[in-house]
Amino acid sequence: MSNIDERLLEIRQDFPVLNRLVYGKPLVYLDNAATTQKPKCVISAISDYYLNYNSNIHRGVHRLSQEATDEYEKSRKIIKEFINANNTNEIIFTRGTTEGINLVAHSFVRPRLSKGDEILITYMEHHSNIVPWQIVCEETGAKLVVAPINDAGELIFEEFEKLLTERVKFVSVVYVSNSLGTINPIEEIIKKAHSKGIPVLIDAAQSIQHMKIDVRRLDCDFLAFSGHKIYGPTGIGVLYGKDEHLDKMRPYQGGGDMIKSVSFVRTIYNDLPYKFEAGTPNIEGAIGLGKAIEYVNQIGFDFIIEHENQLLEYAQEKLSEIDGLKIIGTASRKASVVSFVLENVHPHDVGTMLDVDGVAVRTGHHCTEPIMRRFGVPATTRASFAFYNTKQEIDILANSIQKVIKMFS
Ligand code: 7TS
Repeated sequence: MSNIDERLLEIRQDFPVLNRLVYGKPLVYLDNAATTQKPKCVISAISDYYLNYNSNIHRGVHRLSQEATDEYEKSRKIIKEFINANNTNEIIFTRGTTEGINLVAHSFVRPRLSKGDEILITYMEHHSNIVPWQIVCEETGAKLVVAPINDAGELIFEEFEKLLTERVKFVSVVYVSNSLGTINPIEEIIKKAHSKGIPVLIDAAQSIQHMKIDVRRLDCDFLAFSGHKIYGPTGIGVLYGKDEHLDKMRPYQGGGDMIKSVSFVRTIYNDLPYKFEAGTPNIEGAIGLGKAIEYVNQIGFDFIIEHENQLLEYAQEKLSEIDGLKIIGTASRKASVVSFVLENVHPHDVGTMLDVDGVAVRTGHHCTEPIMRRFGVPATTRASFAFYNTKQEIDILANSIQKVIKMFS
């Protein structure tokens, strides 16, 4: 047994759900781009909070409230270190990537927009990095401009550069495409935009779990991600923003905890990061996310990158051997996502039949309808891998696809 195999056996024990059966067959969970499974330490951290110190944060002098506040703020520190932010004021807890992008759209970008200004995105954005910009464009008379991609699903950088005119006031780009797996040249994108004084948001929903992200090295202005895609709970996410930007921004929502003092005449907002965390937050979510990130640190990106690359290569090789299967998204730099279509079989039927074999994949447009149109397909079947997946699971996927093809031929 290789070192990786031994390590994998151990790692898989951390994820109880991976041991379950689906229709009497072992679960093969290949829907990690939708959400990842949770290790025992995350589940325990959440139940420990409810069993032992459940209470509201930032407002109680009593012991339980202090303990909950300490754990919530400890998570913020873990996240700050994980992405190498300058300080914890730059770490805002949100509901997820979607809320982070909306926050920036409304509090940072919208007040800076006038009629005729432009926001630049790419063709491979998730709907949550399209629709918030359409809303602010509608409200201000600004225009959404979209940089094209090639047939492999890669950004055409020269076209992106051409579109980066003086009219562009903001750039918002996905780091890793959720439906194609493409890794964008994010450093170059940020450098190019900054050379023209344009701030940049990175949608890191599909990259935070696959690679080491250093916001200071990238020099991005904002970065948004979701806890549930990095082995943490749903309903919690992070918006990183440079404090020089966050400081000047108006609050996104008003309410408790985001204020210093309130009267009917005047309200003084709280300091960062609380100015952007109105209301009782997702306390157990933040605590669970901190634990998930500690867990990922313990696994280490050396292992994660090496193993996930092996899975990607193996899956692409195995699936390419199948007659009538076409992979959508063949970029030279990819994360562990493989989208495909089968001749004459609708992806929904593929997904339903794989499910009977215990194989969980996602089918549909993956909230990237423009990409589906770009490739002329209504939908794809998507297998997405995490560091707990195995080559044997990819064999099961490939065999199951062969069965689907036989059935429909
Ligand atoms: N951006 C990207 C690139 C994503 O993949 C997703 C979710 C989001 C933003 C939104 O994240 P949320 O946590 O706020 O919903 N993507 C997917 C997916 O590919 N399948 O299910 C959700």
